[in-house]
Amino acid sequence: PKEIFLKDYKLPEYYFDTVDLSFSLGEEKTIVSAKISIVPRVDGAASPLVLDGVDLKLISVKINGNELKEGDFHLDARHLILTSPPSGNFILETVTEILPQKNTSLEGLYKSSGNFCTQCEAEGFRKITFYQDRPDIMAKYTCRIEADKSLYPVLLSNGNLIEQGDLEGGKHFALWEDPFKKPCYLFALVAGQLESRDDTFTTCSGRKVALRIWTPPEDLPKTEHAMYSLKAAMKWDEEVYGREYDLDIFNIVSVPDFNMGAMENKSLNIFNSKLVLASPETATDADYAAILGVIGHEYFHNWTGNRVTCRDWFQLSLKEGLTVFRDQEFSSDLGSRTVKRIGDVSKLRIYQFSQDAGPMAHPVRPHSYIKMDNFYTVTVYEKGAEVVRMYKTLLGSQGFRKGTDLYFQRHDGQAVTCEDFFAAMRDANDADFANFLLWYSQAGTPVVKVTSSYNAEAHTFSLKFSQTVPPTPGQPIKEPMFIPVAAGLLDSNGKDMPLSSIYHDGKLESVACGGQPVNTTVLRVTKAEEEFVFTDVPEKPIPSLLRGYSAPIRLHSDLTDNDLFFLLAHDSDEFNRWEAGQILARNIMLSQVVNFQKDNALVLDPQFVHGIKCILLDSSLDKEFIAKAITLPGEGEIMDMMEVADPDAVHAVRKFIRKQLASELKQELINLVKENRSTEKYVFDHANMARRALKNTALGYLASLEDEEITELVLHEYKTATNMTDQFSALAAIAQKPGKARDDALADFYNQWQHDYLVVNKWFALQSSSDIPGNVENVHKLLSHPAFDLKNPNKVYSLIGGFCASPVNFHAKDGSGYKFLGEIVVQLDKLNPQVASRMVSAFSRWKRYDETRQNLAKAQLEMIVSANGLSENVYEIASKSLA
Ligand code: B3K
Ligand code: ZN
Repeated sequence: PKEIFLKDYKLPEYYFDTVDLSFSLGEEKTIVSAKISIVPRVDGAASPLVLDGVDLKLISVKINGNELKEGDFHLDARHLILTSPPSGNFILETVTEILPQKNTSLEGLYKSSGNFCTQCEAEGFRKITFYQDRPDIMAKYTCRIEADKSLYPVLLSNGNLIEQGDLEGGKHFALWEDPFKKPCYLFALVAGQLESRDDTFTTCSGRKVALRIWTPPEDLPKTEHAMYSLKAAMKWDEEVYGREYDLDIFNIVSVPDFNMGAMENKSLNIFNSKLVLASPETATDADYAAILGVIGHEYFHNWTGNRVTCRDWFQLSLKEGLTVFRDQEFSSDLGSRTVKRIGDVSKLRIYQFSQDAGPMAHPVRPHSYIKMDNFYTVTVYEKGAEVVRMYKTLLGSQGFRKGTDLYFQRHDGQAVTCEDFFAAMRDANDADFANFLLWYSQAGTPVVKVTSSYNAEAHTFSLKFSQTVPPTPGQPIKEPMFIPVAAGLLDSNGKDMPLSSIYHDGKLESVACGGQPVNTTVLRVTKAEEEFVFTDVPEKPIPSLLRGYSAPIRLHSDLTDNDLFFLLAHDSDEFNRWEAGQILARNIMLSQVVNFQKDNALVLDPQFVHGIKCILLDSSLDKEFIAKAITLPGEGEIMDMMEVADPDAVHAVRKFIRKQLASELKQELINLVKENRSTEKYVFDHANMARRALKNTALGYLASLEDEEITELVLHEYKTATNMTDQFSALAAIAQKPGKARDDALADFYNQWQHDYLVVNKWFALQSSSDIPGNVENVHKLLSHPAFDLKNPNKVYSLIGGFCASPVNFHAKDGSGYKFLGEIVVQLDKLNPQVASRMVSAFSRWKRYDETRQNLAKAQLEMIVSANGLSENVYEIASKSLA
């Protein structure tokens, strides 16, 4: 397999101006005709034109109307090369045959539940027709679709519908025209039996936009929330970024077979059905929130991604980091900012930090790839979003907005790079960003240590920072990064001290804002070692550092447990209250892991129980914040902090602490369950979601107890639930322990919901991710359950992905979990390399475990790498993991 490097980027030799596509969709084969008007980049230079094409059968090729003969072009398994095209502009016409019905990779044109649909990002367009499949080729498209009218009554593509009509033989056609230039990865086509929920949105300039959400007829009632989310997103982008929608129609199509969440094709977004369809009975609060976020995300791409796109795939974070940041802020504005931030930071820490510390670590802008699809990662997306967030932290809301305005003004209609975004931020604000660009090129999570000291005579308080960035593959030595640390100081009453000036770099700097002291200031840490001294500090403060998680780093401070308990109780920065509790919990868990490994009895610090109790009973707090604050850090997070990860010890300790908390706070938890039951009909708003979150978190704790009364309570909650959030939480609570109650409840749930594949997927995931001993057997059995299908990505993510998410069973010391995954990956790779490659990633951190586990996991990776006909996708992940 060939590795592609950022440093090798070259401008294309030819640009494409207009592209007219014509599809004749058939039951056996589909014929694609493409007419492209081509302009050489340098006039008169007739270098070869290299077109990408994979799994295509070339029927004919013409230049300026003349059919080319063999010898005029060269065809190999991945390209069509026109050896000597005319100098000057010319028209290329190709006719190609493809087999969408046989396409199980779900990339290019394929069928999902009887309907045709496409997925072109990153490099799927080359499976549709011969093309320069790269994002810096931006052209205007028309698309004519012809198909059987009864089988495919709905025919959709990008842009506006300009003509449609009936044809002979029961066929019909539609002609679509997209007035905006776009890269081919944003091309889309859908044909099938679909119905739409219709609505309209009037833009800020008064244009009326038709909104349509398309699904198979039976799913239509479940699109109300998606439509609400779309309209909210359109409005938010106008208000917050001044971005108006640019066409008169916006379509969303829901399909059940989709590799990822969704795709932002110009004016024709295609969604995995799990991120569109929701009803109170079948979707949880988490599903509702995910739909809001992803509908927003794909819509926001219209400006950040589509109008301004990426020059090459290395720049992916230019659109994804920025758009994730935008969707995070959108969800914050519509819900609770702190709770949203906690969720996003947790995700970053659990998945991205782990990637950054393993064999697949790569910068936000990778330097190389074998298969681009492997780089749609938490680093490019989530760490990329943190990088964008840092601009905003440094510039403030208004400065950031000036930056995005300039970015759109400069680059509308262009394919650009991360430096262009950086330059717009800098130039719009005349800002000094020091070495900020290192965030794009250096991989690894910076580790920052901070020590503090108070000088009672001088009334000064000093913070000394030191930073290192750990080595990552291909980057042994790192430079210090530019880290914005938002900081405040708490007085002995827990109130913020007013901050007005700081000694830094031998100078006294004012941190006041408009002459007024501030509660939080952003320290710009740029060196390996650096000191900041706050002046006029009347008493010894407790520092609150990295407020709102102002940089994606690991921070080690010299705060004592008492300081942390104080911050947990008082910090005005709610994120840091949660953070203080998490640091305490991590310390406790790590110390108990040592006890477990030494066969000592496990104990739980009463002060911690007390701290949790105070949070539980604090009625001034947001209920979802309470739910988050009483949730212990995940097992992965704790394993990440160990020299040698020990899944059994971490699992046992986490279970012990949960049970201990449940038993000591039993009455309080029971009260919370009873006080927060759902009495009215389901409403998706923050207050109601928060109430359900608290109730269900409490229920989960209680269910860890061996207690008749509690078993009754949990069953009662299951039976009386009126929405999926409550029903599924109760089911999960019951399913914590093996036995008849569990078996009965799981069977009952399946009986009730077997007609709804999205709910059945939850049922798969709940069982596969279970920590009950020897679960690999059950998962094996579920593979042959009639509702399971290896060809459907959602089912694979639920059953196989779910299993890998359970550390005790996946990392079972007898190697049964590894063997299970190894076999599946090889099988899956033949059907769908992208999904197989996601699954194989579960092995990538095998070196973190003990020798026995290492050998077992390594053996599976070696088996995979040597499998016949392995895809580049899986090869890249597996071989890099072994390296
Ligand atoms: N841009 C798509 C992801 C495409 C993944 C290709 N393997 C969805 C998104 O991030 O909005
Ligand atoms: Zn995206």
